[in-house]
Amino acid sequence: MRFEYSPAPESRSIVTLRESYGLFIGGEFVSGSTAFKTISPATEEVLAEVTQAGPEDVDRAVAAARHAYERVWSVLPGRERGKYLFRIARVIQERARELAVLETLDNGKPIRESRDVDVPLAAAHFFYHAGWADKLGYAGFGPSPKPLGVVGQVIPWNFPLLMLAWKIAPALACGNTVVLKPAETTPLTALLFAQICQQADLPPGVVNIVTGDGATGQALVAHPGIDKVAFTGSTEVGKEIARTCAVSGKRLTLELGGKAANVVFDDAPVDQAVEGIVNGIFFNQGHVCCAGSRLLVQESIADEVLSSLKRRMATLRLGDPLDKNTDVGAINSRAQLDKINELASSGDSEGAERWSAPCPLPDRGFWFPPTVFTGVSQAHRIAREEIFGPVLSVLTFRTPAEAVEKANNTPYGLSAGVWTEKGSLILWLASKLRAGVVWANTFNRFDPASPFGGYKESGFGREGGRHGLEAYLDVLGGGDV
Ligand code: TAP
Repeated sequence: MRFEYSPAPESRSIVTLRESYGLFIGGEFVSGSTAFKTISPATEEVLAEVTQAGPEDVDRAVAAARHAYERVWSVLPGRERGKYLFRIARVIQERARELAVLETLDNGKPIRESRDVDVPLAAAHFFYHAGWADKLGYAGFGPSPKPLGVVGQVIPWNFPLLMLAWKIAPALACGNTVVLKPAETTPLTALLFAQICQQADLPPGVVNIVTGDGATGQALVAHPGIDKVAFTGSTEVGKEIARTCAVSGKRLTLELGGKAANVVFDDAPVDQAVEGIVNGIFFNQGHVCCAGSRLLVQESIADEVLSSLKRRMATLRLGDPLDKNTDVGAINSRAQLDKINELASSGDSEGAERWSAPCPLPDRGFWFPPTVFTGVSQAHRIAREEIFGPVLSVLTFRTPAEAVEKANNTPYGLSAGVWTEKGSLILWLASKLRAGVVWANTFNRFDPASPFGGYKESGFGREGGRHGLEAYLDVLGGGDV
């Protein structure tokens, strides 16, 4: 049975957009010399003008962070720092609808996801780390671990507010101050977060937000006043940053790309696995570093799984991200859409078979239908390269050993999924897979208490949990260089 849905748009009136935004330095918004526009990827409407921070602005922000670090934040008792973090967490909750609508406008992700995933998890990260601020002496890093100093943080566009929370909450809890650069295409929730810092009376300079493009990120990570760099983004840029930070004495953590295997065995409950496959690759339009972008399905049930999957994909609703019925929103930018199209075309030309869900695409904005490729070999680009879009590559296997070999046959190692009813098989596979997180009979589960991070070209260092604190404390951590 097919249900018809009436439109259920979330009102955008809760968001007050300014015409232009300055940089957030030393607790206030300051102007810069040049600006760029941020648009809604669903409509291509210009949302606001945002300042492009140059090297002199980065310099000012680092100086403000240094001042706040030395005079205020590093000498404040942990229990006092914790109070600020609790306050920020509560303001995020109070302004949750505003943050969710703004995130959806600027990023293109469905409101259902920004409302139910991004914003609650961002608040949870602040609550969780607020709890740690006065207990760092019990975290297993010695009786009185010290902060590192000023942290430069660069984040991507796929989970703008959530990545900000992953970065800022542990840094502040451990006594560091930060200069953060959001992605060029999604700066607005970081700028609203700056207003939240003001509302929470956070001492000036503890959090500084510099907007801009890759050049701003480059200036930030290369700045000599930075003690630690935390980067989330592509492996390509991560490698460049690693080179910049080498022999500088800066500590570094990198959260990079992925090409996760979602492995389905023949005893898995097919309907449940299909939900997990859909969630694994179509959540957030597949703009997810840990997306289950390679489906490895046991040969004996491949036909059954694929026909169920296509049936389910045909029910996905693509369109207005502000509509509460929407499952698949807009691709974040024209550049990302071009990249997805290019990689999908390589799938066609290398001989894989493309099937896309039969959903109409809106006339304006950037869109790509949920798509699955079958007949994929391990040599195909769509099996090796991160597409970062709603495109699933399907491979088959016969034995558990073959599944492990294929799953690990990637330069990445961020995440994996396993679907089977045998607990022993789950544990065996989890011990063999070179992936930072392995989900069993579920996918894309996140919790601030659970460390997240990669192996190999997916980066090093962990975010979240007790392990994540290590990256922001002056202790010799496994992940830092
Ligand atoms: P990138 O192009 O690497 O950009 C990430 C951030 O770095 C952006 O703020 C970007 O600025 C900035 N940047 C670009 N060039 C830089 C440079 N030379 N020096 C310093 N900063 C620079 O990645 P993206 O396309 O935004 O994000 C997608 C990638 O992030 C995917 O590969 C995905 O897997 C990865 N990702 C990983 C994780 C984890 S936890 N492992 C989580 C989310 C995303 P502009 O925006 O202005 O270019």
